[in-house]
Amino acid sequence: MSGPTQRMLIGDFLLRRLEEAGVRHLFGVPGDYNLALLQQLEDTGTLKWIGTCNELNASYAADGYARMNGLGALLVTNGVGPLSAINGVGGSYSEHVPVICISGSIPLRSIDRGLGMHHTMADGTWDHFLNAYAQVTAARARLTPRNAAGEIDRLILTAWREKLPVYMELPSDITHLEIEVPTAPLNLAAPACDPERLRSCIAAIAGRVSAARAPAILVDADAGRFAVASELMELAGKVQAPVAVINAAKGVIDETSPHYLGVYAGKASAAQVRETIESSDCLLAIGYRPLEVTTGDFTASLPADTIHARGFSVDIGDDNYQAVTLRQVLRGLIDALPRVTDRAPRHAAAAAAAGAHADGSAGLTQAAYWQAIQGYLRAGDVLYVDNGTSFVLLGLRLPANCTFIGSINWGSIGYAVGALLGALTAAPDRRHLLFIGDGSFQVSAQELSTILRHDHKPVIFLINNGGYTIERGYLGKTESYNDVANWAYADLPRVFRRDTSARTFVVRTVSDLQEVLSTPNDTMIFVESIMDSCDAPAAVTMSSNKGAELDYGPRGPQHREGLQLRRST
Ligand SMILES: Cc1ncc(C[n+]2csc(CCOP(=O)(O)OP(=O)(O)O)c2C)c(N)n1
Ligand SMILES: [Mg+2]
Repeated sequence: MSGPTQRMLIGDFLLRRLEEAGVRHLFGVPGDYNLALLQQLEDTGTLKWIGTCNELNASYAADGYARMNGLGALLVTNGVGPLSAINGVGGSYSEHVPVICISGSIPLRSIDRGLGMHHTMADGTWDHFLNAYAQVTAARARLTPRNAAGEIDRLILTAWREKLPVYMELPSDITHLEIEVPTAPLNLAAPACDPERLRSCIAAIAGRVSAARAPAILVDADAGRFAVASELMELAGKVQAPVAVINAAKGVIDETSPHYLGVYAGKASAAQVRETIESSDCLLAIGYRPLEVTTGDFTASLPADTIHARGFSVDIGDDNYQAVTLRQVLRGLIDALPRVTDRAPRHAAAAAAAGAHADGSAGLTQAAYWQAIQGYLRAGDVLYVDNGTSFVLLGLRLPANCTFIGSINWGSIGYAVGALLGALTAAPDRRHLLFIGDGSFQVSAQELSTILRHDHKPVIFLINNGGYTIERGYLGKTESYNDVANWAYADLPRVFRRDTSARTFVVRTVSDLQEVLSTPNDTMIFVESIMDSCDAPAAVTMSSNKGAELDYGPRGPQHREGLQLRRST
């Protein structure tokens, strides 16, 4: 250990390092193996504990918190906790979100002496959960008094640098043991670039951009994770290049910017977006990770000579540049490239057609619903989308400075309720709007109680359409396996908090909805909108229908008469 050191309890040191890394809240569920650390959290007043109803929701909350805050953490108890949380942590891995999952684990004494303990497989081994987490984390460790000082720093730094989750087991009998630790605060420095590689990389990209007639930029989620949106817009402004995002990066680029082009998803994109991206003679793609759900079912077709920039590497033609960082590459490009003034300005493609004005007293339809929601959005909102017909939100035009949170690649239902708790905790003063279906909500609904407990004031837009409508477009248009129980959703705020001041509404018509949308945002607003189970937006149905072809193949049951919700029905 270089530099001055001091003696500190292991648990206190872990909490200190989390705080130094910018983590101010810890989500999770107590258990005997993590209570000693929780007591240290109380005693030191370092972080604030946000107890959740279960560990899956804690993992979703830590993910939402990390997206807003830069880093998030959860605390769970041996075995039962990590395995409940692993879906959410897997999501953080898939979506590139830096989350630190801490499991208060069985005491080292029991490992040393071979003592069987509860919350284990009772098979005399101790590594099951570490091994499970090897599949969903960038790094993991079981802390000991010998390795704790080094491993705590290694894991936190790995999460922060790689934008990926990490897992640590903190045996319950070492939290109050003293070790020697660095006195200096944790330094969240980005890794250094190799100067020659960085120079060559910038020169190679600048050469391509300067020679290009129609350069363009395509942005995936990593641009948000590595927080380079402002560099990208500066670059776009300097060389007059249009910027498109893919669905997973919705909201990363300010949609009111004159350089914003729209969402690119192959044939599912607006013609102008598609044409601009696919015919660019110098496309710079940031962290592009194509999936069927973000490429219009693989109809995306980037130019063969697309430059691919990632967090720590760049591909240009046959050349691969390592030991560079995305931010340094972009900063270098902004400095190296001359300002262009003579390229024709482009205008963003219009957002998804909103449809005709509906009769106010008519039953609420998806088309009328989203048209009203478009008008409700305002600058600075934080928007959450869960899986389902609420994906229409991806096609709406966002006002300036909005943040968009969704599990687009991983797609685990219920994510958005937990993420809402997390991001509300990180940024309580912004307006937060959750868009979710009844089926997704039923997975993680209990966490509404935590949101109410902490006096948050989000607006929750829940579509009650009797079940899994998006799935009906794959298979089972009217099959009961796509139905869910019909809860009295709008009663839940009062169930979850007896003295709640939440304003709750059940909306059945367009005029009902219009009235609700004028409610002031001074308390939680919960809007349950009743819609038909077979009312699905065309874009969602088409994508589900295509998904069924891919999933089940030509011999699949989706072709049987009436078994699939189709666009024309
Ligand atoms: C954890 C998990 N289980 C199952 C699924 C499959 N799935 C995807 S969307 C969906 C239904 C969503 O229904 P709802 O939230 O009611 O949205 P709707 O389409 O009805 O608006 C399901 C079950 C999933 N994505 N994640
Ligand atoms: Mg539904």
